[in-house]
Amino acid sequence: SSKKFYCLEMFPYPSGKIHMGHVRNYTIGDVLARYKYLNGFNVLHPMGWDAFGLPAENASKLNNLHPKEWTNKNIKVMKDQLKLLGLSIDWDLEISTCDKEYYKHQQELFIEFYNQGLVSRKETYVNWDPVEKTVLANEQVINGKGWRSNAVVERKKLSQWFFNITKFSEELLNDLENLNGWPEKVKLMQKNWIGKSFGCEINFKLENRSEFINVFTTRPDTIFGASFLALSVDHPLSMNFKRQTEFKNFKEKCNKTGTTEEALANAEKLGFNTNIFAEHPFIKNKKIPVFFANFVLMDYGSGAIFGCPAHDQRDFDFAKKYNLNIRTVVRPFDKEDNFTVSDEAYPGPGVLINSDFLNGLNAPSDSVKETIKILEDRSLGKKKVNYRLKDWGVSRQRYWGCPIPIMYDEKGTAHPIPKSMLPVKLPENIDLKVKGNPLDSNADWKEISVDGKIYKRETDTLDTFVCSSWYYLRFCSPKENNYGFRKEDIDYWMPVDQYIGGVEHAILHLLYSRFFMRALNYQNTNFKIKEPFKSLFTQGMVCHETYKDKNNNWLSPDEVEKVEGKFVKKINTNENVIVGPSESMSKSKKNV
Ligand code: ANZ
Repeated sequence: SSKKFYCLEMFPYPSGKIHMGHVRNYTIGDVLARYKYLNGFNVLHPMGWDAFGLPAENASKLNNLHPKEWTNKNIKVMKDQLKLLGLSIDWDLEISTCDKEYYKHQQELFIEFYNQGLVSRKETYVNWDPVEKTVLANEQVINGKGWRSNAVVERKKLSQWFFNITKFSEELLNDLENLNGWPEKVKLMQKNWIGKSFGCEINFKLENRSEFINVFTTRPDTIFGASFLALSVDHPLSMNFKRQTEFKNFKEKCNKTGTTEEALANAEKLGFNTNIFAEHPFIKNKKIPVFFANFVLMDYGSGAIFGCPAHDQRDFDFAKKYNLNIRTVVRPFDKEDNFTVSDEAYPGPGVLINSDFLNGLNAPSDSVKETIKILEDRSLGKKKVNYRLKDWGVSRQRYWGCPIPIMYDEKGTAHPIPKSMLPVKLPENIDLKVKGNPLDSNADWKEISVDGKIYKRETDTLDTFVCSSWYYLRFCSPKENNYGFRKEDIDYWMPVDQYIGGVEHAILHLLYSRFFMRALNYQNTNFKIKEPFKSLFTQGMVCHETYKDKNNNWLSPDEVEKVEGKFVKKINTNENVIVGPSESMSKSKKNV
């Protein structure tokens, strides 16, 4: 039929049993699929399993069951449950991402992206758990400590694989406009995540030195309030200090703060005075001290800022701590020209003061544009757009994931594994008890011989978000052997007409999927899809009261009993239970 309808619900992670969130999600899809079917549409309504991931590894350690067995056991239980629900799912299309018939094609795609320059290897900071000897995701760092070990998490530099998603920042942002079937709030969240900001770069000349410091700012109009420059500890200028013990200690101290923007924003402001001065671009003979500071990120803008304490709270805190000048350059509309900032920064709008030829301009609406124009005219800076979006780090130091199809020669140079040797299969025989990545300790598996030459395999596996970034294509041709999908099939079925799932995936999963389509589309005129999901519906969360015992352990609803409708006791005991708020159902909180 030419009337087609592709109805897709986010596939589940096989964690054990179906929960009410799944039931809600899949019921909505079921109703819609049936409705379209009865209206004469050719309906695609598949289901599968997002089957790789850390919980399988953790559960295996506890139960002495191989992750594969644990996963397959759960899949069987959950599939039976879904069948009992009588959902109109075409089980002939079932896929599982931990199946080599699936991840083989994912490895092919990785190599394709690699060959097109869409994959790169970069050194970045990660959250490092020194006890578990593993990298933690931001969500796994709780109050600066590892969720499992409770050890203080450190910043550590590691070489990791990245998908160059920032290559498409502008497209990913602009094309949101065409997604008429998406909730506004999801589009807004994506927009904020991509985080386009308009501003400019300013070059500060260093006193008695040949170097310039290039800063990125969205508020060049506050330049007359500049009282210091702050650089990331990884800024190139730090090379001049790398042998100084004091600087080394400072850097180490900075590395004790996590890597999230939030962690950096809340951490105590730390500075290292370089005793170098910069010249103010407009104020003759004004010397601006240059610091290294822990709140400046190397991977945003140029890794350097000018601090304007009067109008930025972080800069204000820093200036107070290090006794730096605070010069007010914006007054609120309802204040006089002698307004001065005292207890906290004033980041709001107003009129420029104490700013020489900029005085009287409306800030920031007119003043930013005007200042950029002047800076450009005098070759002191230039207009610049920045994105908050970062490249997608896909390396995970874990066993239960899709192996990255890369090998290294004796010089350490990376090469893609030849296509004829795919899939790179996960070894079944593995010791999960070792600290760190089990694949890394598996000497037999690590070594590979290609054309008589010995290479070492990459032991990182792919972030499981990679598996879910293209599974909707696989559903169109789930049995195809030669490639991840057949062109005729996706040309017919794609895009997904209605996608249904939880709003918790509003950013990453949906953005990564949108990236994948652009990556496949890149340098390939044959691949015509850009947006994977025509319409999106984010169902609400299913919630339930939460319970804890006196030792702060979560209790499930079947472990508590109501006595006379009020006092909640632990079942068969006299122990009181602490009743918490109703929260979205989650296995970790046991409120399922
Ligand atoms: C001077 C200034 C004065 C700033 C003022 C703000 C207020 P967005 O892009 O919206 O996040 N910044 C730039 N690079 C940074 C980095 N690598 N790490 C930490 N902070 C950085 O805002 C950009 C602003 O964030 C820039 O504008 C800069 O501080 C800071 F009253 O420059 B501003």
